Amino acid sequence: MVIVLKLGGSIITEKDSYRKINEETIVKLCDILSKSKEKMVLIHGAGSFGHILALRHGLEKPGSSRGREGPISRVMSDVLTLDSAIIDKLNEKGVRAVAVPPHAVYHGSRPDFKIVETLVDYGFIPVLYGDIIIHKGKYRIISGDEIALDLSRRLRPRSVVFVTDVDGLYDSDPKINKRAKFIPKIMASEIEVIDTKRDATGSMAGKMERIKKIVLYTGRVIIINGKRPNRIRDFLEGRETRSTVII
Ligand code: IP8
Repeated sequence: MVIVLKLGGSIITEKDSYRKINEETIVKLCDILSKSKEKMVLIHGAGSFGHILALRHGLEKPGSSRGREGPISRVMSDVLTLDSAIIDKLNEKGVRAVAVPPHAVYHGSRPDFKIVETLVDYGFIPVLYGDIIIHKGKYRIISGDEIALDLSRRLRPRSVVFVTDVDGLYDSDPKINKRAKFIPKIMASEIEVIDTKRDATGSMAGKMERIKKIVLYTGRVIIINGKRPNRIRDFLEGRETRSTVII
C-alpha cells in the first residue's frame, strides 16, 4: 500500500515572494524522503510559483481559456519550474522521482492515473502538483489537495500526509489564542472549521472539507509540520511525533 504525501506550498516556497524557493527546507525534506522505504506518491502545492500570478490575473475563477492563454501558460510554466526543482533535489538524494504533470492526467471527465500506478509498481515516486487543467476549452486551477482526494479514491492509500507550516489542528486559532489546545487525534466527523483567508484554491474550511472526504478512502490523514523535518522522519519511521491524526 502506498502513502500519499503532500508538501504544502508554504513549506517549499516563500509564500509572498514570487517564484522563491525554500531551498533549505526542500533539501532537508528530500533527504528524509530518500531514507524512506515506503511506496509513495508525492504531491506539492504551488506556493509563490502559482498563487501570486493566478490571483493577479483572476485565474481562480474557472472559465474559457480563449484570450487567457498568456497568463494560463505562464502559471503552468512556473509550477512546472517548481516541480523540476523538487524532482532534481529528490534525484540528487537518490529518490527515483518522476514528474507527472496534472494537466496531462486530467484530460477527460475523470483523471487517468494509470501512469501513476505504473510508476509506483516499478519503484518510482510519481510527483504531481497544483496546476491548471484545460478541458474542452475551459481552464481551472486544480489544487494539490484536490489531487490528493482523487488519488486517494483511486489508490486507497495507507495514509495521506499533509506537510504544512503548522503542527496540526487546535481547538481555536493558536495565533490569536495563547491557550489554544493542540489536538493530536480526532474523528473527521468531529472537525469544525472557522474560515480563514483564501488563496487561489480556496480557504482553510475548504481544505478541511476535502480532508474529511479523503478520510473515507484512507486509513488516516496526518497533518504534520514541515518546518520541523525531523517529525516527518519520525512519522515515516513509525515513531510517535507531534502531529494531528484524523480518522
Ligand atoms: O497550492 C494551486 O495548488 P495548491 C495551483 O495545492 C495553482 O493549492 C496553479 C495556483
